[in-house]
This record gives sequence, structure tokens and C-alpha cells, in this order.
Amino acid sequence: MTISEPAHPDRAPHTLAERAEHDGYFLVEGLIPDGECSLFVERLQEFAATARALPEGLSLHREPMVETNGPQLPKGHDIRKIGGLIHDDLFRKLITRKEIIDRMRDIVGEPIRLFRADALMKPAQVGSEKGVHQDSPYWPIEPMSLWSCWIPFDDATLDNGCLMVVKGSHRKGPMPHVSTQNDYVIPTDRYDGDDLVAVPMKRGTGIFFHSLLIHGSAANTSGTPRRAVTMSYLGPHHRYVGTKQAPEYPTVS
Ligand SMILES: O=C(O)CCC(=O)C(=O)O
Repeated sequence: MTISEPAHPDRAPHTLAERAEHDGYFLVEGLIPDGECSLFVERLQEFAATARALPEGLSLHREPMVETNGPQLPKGHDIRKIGGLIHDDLFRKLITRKEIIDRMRDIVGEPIRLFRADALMKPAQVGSEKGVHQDSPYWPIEPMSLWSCWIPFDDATLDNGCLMVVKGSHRKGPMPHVSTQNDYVIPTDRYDGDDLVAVPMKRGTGIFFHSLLIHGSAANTSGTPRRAVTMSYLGPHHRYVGTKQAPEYPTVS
């Protein structure tokens, strides 16, 4: 397993914690071996096609383009998101995997609780873009400093909707967001599009990132799906500030 070298060696942060603080993200190559990526994909496709019983707590969300007026697609090829992966035995092992939890512990402290674990599927041709946003403005958690680990199970490319990030943007604090038809995004006049850097990744690579990092992903215009998991974690200092009864976030370390 190797951690990718930073793009600016002249002022390179030395430790993982320094890099995390400076850039708001870092990559870990080879986090999940190829063979395991295939197992995760198989499980996700079974759920998406309802070929496997959905454990209680798991939810399927259809691709909005298809939902409204899109083409008829084969079963399982119209799902954008599978929520609640903590309720699946295979994914629970991924969520609590040592290689991920050890890094999260260094950043958010301990005990670590899981905020969310969802699959983000971008079906071939119809997978829509995820507009440019920060995660924290979506979430009723303070302080706004959760960390996530996003892992593609297919190579994430420029054509199929790899992540795009603005390096170091988490240090500027929360940005205003506006609702669009199917999304919640930062208005385009509030950031410079030229600062967005595409982050193509081999499958099984993990990107760890701060919940204020500006990021998004383009539509999948390729002929193959891009399937990924995103897992977000809370440290001991994070608290629920929403208006409902505070959810029980499962402790994972
Ligand atoms: O999977 C994607 O395309 C977007 C991921 C994302 O926005 C997230 O994990 O917060």
C-alpha cells in the first residue's frame, strides 16, 4: 500500500496529519485489492437489481434523470445510491476495516462513530453529475470537520465521473449552497472552476477528505458504470445539532 506523493513537494507537508490539514484530502493506493472490489460490486449490483433481499435499513435511490423522463434501463442499471450499508454484513467489514479506521483515528480521534456509509453508483451513460458542494452544509453535525473515505470499485476516470476537488478549500470554511432541481450546490460565482482538479483513481484506491473540501463529479458519459462507496466518520468532539431526536451513530472503533 502506498500513499501518493503530494503535488507540491516544495512545501510538502510531512506527516499524514499535516497533509490532511493542508490539502483537505489524501489518497491511499491499493487500499482494497482488486478481487475484493469485485465482491463489493457484485453485492451492490445484487441489491440494485433486487436480486438479493434488502436488509432492514438499506435503501435504494433511483437515478433522477431516469426517474423523470429517461430511458427504460435493465433492472439494476438505474440506481444512483444505495443508503445504509452498515446494515449489510459485507460492507460492515469494510466500514470497520483497520486500514481505514487507523487513518481516521489519527485525524478525528477516538472513539470513532459512523455518520453514513452509502454506495454512489453512476450507471453507464445516464449517471448524472454530482454538483460542486461541500458535505458539511448538508449535515446537522458540528464542528464541520468530519472525514470521509471514498473508494471506487471501478477505475474512476474523466469519462465516468471521477471526483474533482479544490485542494485546500476546506480551510476557507462553509460556503453558501443553493438548491437546484436534483441537487444542493455552491453557486458557480462563489468558486473558480479552474481550481477544480480531477482525481482519476484506480479501483480500490481510497481518497480520504474533509467535510468542507469543495468537490463534485461529472456525469458518466462512458459505456460502463462507476460504482463507489463513501463512508463518513465522527470523532468524539462531533455532536448532532439537528432539530430531531439525535440519531444513534454506531461506534466503529
Ligand atoms: O460519488 C460521487 O460522485 C460524489 C461523492 C461525494 O460527493 C461524496 O462522497 O461526498
